[in-house]
Amino acid sequence: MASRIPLERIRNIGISAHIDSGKTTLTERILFYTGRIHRIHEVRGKDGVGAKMDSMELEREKGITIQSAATYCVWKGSLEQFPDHNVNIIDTPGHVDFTIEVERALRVLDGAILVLDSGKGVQSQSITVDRQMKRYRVPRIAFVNKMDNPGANYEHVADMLKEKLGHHPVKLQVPMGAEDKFLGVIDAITGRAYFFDGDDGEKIRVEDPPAEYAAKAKEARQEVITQVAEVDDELAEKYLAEEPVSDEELRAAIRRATLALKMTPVMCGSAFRNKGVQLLLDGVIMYLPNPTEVVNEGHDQDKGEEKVVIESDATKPFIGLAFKLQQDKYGQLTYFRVYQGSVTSGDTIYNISNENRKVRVPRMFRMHSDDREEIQTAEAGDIVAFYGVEASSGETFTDGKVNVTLTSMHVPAAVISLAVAPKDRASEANFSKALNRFTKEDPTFRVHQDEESQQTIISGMGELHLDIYMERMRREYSCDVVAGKPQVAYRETISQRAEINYTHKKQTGGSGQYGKIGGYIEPLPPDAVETYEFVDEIVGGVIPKEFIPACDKGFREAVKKGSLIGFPIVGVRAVLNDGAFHAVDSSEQAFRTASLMGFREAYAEAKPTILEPIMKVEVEAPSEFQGSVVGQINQRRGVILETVTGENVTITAEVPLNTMFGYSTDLRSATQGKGNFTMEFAKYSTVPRQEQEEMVKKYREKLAKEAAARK
Ligand SMILES: Nc1nc2c(ncn2[C@@H]2O[C@H](COP(=O)(O)OP(=O)(O)OP(=O)(O)O)[C@@H](O)[C@H]2O)c(=O)[nH]1
Ligand SMILES: [Mg+2]
Repeated sequence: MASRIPLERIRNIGISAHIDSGKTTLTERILFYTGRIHRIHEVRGKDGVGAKMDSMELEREKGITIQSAATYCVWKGSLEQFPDHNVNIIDTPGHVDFTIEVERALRVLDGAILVLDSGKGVQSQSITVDRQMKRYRVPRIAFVNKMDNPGANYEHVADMLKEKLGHHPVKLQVPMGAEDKFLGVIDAITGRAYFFDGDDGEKIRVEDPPAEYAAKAKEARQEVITQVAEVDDELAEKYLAEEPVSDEELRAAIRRATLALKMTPVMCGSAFRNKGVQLLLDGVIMYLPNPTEVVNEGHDQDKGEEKVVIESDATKPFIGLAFKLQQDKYGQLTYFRVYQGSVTSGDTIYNISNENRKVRVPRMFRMHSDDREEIQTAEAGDIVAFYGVEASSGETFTDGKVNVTLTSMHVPAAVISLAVAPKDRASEANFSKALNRFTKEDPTFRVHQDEESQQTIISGMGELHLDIYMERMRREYSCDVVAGKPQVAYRETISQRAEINYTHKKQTGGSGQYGKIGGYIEPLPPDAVETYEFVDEIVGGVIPKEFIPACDKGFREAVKKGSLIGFPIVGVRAVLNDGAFHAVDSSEQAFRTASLMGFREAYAEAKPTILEPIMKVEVEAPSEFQGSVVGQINQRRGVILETVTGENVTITAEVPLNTMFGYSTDLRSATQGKGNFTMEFAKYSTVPRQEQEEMVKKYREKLAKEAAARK
């Protein structure tokens, strides 16, 4: 493409934060100031239109973002001080049930804006998204939003970035006023004051700071220099030599330190009141990386997964990651981040993650929320959507010249499940079609068939997550479902080592079955990443090499379902160190069965226990209700971690998920509707002994009933 903007002038950024902090409102302003949209519409707006990025009907009804949405715009600086820059943006949901949307966005983006509520600062999901940003080493700018709200406190939020997230926050702006007297911001670097006039804050007025802020503005610049010098050697030298620092030098140092993840620039404004957004965009251009400034690694499949550096170079072979799937009215859209090379419609590409399956790229688009613009070619650094390319989230495609895969995104475990069935004949037709679709789109949404009960079980990140999918089945697939009671995703594990010694022997007519195995199972260390490990310590061929994988398979089958309550077994290492075979009667099948049965025997001896998901719950309510909130948490076997009191009380606690059903109703009635809470998975821990016994008993009864029904 002739008019293509050089890579140095591309920014791929994500907007992530705690729920309701104003991400979508902010994105709407960005689209407006960059001329992508011509009128601002509010989230939950009275005009009935709704924000551009919340395009799904359900999002507009609920006033929350459910799916991330991509868009792009062109920015030339608040005062046209830059040449055109292309900014690709992904607005992500804040609700933790949709955390995979944040995960995959941060996986493919080069930089991010961490939005914080000026009155609440670092909240529970701010911590979660920050952890996700750290996982993918994404440099970020913190934007303190809602400066117009009561209780706005810019300084305090910046301090929280340090205390709660361990950042090195550097305040690049001084707000002029706060709450209903929030007038605008002073740029600490230039010392100039910015006001945002016009109906939508589109007219920027730059002046010398009002007299009462003059001294503060000067101080702020010095503070920026001191703090950046702490993390940037080049600036430190100047600073120590007491040489003057130019604005350009200071900005360059901020950029270096931000890209190196050594500092977080802090800016502020009010998206809703249209203040400060243009300067934030300037910050994105000045301080966040372009695609060439981020190191991306892949794994060479021809060289035993050896690490290779992927270069943002359009002339090299094509490598892209499918990070998101979406069905729209025209068909299947697969979102790609192009990491290397280029791809043109009509090209054939190969799915390296799935047996090198060959696909043609019929058409490609640049997405603007639910609108799209057809393009012919995409190059390294681009985020585009292909039409008609089947894939699962996280798969790598290349042009076939290289056999490289990219690291997929981290997929958190499901914590909750539900039995579902189509309500009537009419709904049956689309039932599995819808489920298939959703599992492909969303790796945190899982479906399986329970062997004993024959029920279809869906599992996911929380009640809201599963509710949304059931609602989508209704709306998008005309499939009404009946659902059982939500179930907690329990796990089973072992507490001690137990020996395996099992012989599987069967003689039926012709050739028999024979496999003997020996070894042991033992608990994995608590910090182990994998939930199951297989160790082959067979020497002298007592079990022939070709049968070893079958033993691993047998163990894997065994860990799928524990004998206590039928939930997956985690945290176990299976070691194989002995065995015997028979020249004629041994087979893969025989060793697989021996391993499955041997594991089950040993499991009973390994002191198995039940684990339950513990959630981190953050409750906020007017302080007068502190007593009742605490009482409710105690009743639910919760442990209080932190209580912060002010006008409102914020209580952080760890509570078993199993006791959290119905909590929102209870909290509402205990706080006259004024309390709210968020919750996310924290860890698994052992279920109290007595409860375990009851659970095991119930499970046995259920099995007996099902067995009786089958007879
Ligand atoms: N007073 C004030 N309200 C704001 C500001 N920004 C956003 N809001 C309001 O906060 C609410 C939530 O805004 P959204 O933009 O939907 O927040 P979000 O972060 O996208 O929310 P999720 O995507 O659901 O996590 C809406 O009612 C907005 O109007 C602001 O700067 N000041
Ligand atoms: Mg939103």
